Amino acid sequence: MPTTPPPETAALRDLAVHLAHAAGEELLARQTGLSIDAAGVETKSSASDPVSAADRASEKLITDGLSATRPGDGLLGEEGAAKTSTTGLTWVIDPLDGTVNYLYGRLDWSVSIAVEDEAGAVAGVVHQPRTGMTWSAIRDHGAHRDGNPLGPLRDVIPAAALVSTGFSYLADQRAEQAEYVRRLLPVVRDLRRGGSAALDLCSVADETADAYYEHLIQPWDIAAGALIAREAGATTIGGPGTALPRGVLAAPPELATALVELLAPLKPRRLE
Ligand code: LIP
Repeated sequence: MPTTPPPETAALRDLAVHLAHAAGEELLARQTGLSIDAAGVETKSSASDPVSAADRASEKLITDGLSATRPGDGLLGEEGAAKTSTTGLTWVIDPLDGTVNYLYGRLDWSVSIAVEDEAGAVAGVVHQPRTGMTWSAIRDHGAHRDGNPLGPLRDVIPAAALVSTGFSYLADQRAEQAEYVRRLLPVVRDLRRGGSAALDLCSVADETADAYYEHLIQPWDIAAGALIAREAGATTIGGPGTALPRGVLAAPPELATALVELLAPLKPRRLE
């Protein structure tokens, strides 16, 4: 259960929540009349990877707010914000997670803001403007959704697990990711592909899914959501040196153990 955090980390969380809500208002205002084929929607890593003035406006609103309030902190943003920290803290920002969903006028997109120190995420927020829902967490002090504490999580066997996943915008990476769908689909209850890693991780924290796994995901997509899932009681595994070096898994402990067995990189065949 959540415990009372030190005032300075509560202030970091509160700043992240304030800026996520302000960015959400900006994004909502810009979504009206917008569409995937609107003028001004460009592409980034591939023809299926859109970026719009809304993404950039959201990131600028967040980074301007952070620079004004905490000028010595570092910045890392999906749309290019980059600043070295002189305080030991760095803000990791996805100003619009679920960009394709946003441009199609759907509900499932979010603003994700985390602040990290040398040990990882200290505080984080994921805000879904179309529903008004906000998930937040402070390291070692629990996670909340709209102020209500999250966790402990039910732990289920793979056959009873609803698992969220996602895919890259690059064709070769998608071909690689299909292997993980092949491994999961016959074993778990079902898969869901929502289009926002941040919301997928929050779904583990609030038990609207049982697990999330994505192969080849970006740090800004998962920084806040992974902290929220952990603070709700999930195990998170991923990154270099872990059993899942190129992906991220969030699930209750026993389910996580079972899924790692399934997802760990194929061991090279021993030549007999
Ligand atoms: C999205 C991720 C999602 C992934 C999508 C996309 P974006 O981030 O949150 O998990 O599956 O392909 O990368 O591009 O909307 O910020």
